[in-house]
Amino acid sequence: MNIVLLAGGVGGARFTRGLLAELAQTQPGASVTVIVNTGDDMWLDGLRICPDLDTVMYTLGGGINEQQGWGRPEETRRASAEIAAYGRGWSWFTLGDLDLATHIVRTDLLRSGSTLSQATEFLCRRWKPGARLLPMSDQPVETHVRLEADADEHRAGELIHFEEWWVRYRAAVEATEFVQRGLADAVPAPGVLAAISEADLVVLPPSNPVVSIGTILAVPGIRAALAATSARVVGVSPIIGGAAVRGMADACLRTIGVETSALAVGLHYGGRTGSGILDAWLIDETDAAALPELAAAGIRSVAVPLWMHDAATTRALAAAVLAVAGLSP
Ligand code: GDP
Ligand code: FO1
Ligand code: CA
Repeated sequence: MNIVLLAGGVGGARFTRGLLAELAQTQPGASVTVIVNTGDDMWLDGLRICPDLDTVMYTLGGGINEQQGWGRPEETRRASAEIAAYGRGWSWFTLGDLDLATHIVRTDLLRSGSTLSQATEFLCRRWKPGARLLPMSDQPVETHVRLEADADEHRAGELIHFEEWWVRYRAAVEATEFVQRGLADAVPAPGVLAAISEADLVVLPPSNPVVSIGTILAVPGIRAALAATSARVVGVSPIIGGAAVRGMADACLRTIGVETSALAVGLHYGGRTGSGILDAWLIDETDAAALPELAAAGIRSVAVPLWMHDAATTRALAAAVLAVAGLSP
């Protein structure tokens, strides 16, 4: 059985970890491919930083700082402090000393002519994530954020990198639009479209629906591949009880005019019976009141516990996705 996930960072990675644990027990022959958002990627201190690829790789490979959801545990910031002493880099964006090795090796590979896919495959030889990691594209497609006009007299209306908006400003400055720089020249990375068309199941895990999943869906060809695949497409709401479980997805949803609710995000993705992409949508039990409206929109939905508190609850959520897809053993 072939399973494909479209993932951002912490939410997508943790869900995938639970899915791999469930499959190891119930369907050991299954293959898993994670198509990862590269919209957060950027050049910093001469290095190519790929936040979501690294969070997925570290999380599945056992090298993640669990509390942070990014970077390595037991980190130090000696090199980062030295860069700051030169007045270079982003003082508010820490490249830990251990994490730097990943950025240095990836940049070395890219400068030697590797594609991002090849560099990712190389790094995964060390981390052995137990799934195939594919960047959504080998061409850069960076998410930039338009700050609203009266956000801050120095930056009114400016377009800044997503990571500056997210980390420096904690998404607290109103954003009027997201711009994906490079999208026109981007194509899905090798293997991405084939993985979707050959899948038995495509999962939209509880990742940020705008800047993680939405970014992947915008890569030319990916949304069409989802519409065409014979796979079941099952999504999991990252919104519970009208709030993001973690992070600022509400700010992202506000920018694109979508209400922060499991119902609104489900309708935003849309049902495949219409012009959307979902066959089924998992929402939390606290949001069960939305089930009739989702059904009316042609989206088969179930209300199950959606909190990934620990390995057991995460695995149970993954099992619920497999059950909804009709792929339980
Ligand atoms: P990022 O790139 O690091 O922001 O990670 P993702 O985009 O993959 O996931 C972020 C989203 O995961 C946030 O919008 C959270 O609401 C969601 N999330 C985090 N933990 C949980 C959880 O336990 N359950 C659910 N349903 N969503 C979660
Ligand atoms: N997030 C922070 O809030 N503060 C940081 O200093 C920071 C550094 C960082 C370095 C490498 C990396 O791969 C991720 C890092 N992140 C940091 C997390 C990053 O903002 C998130 O992983 C996502 O890009 C947000 O969706
Ligand atoms: Ca991210």
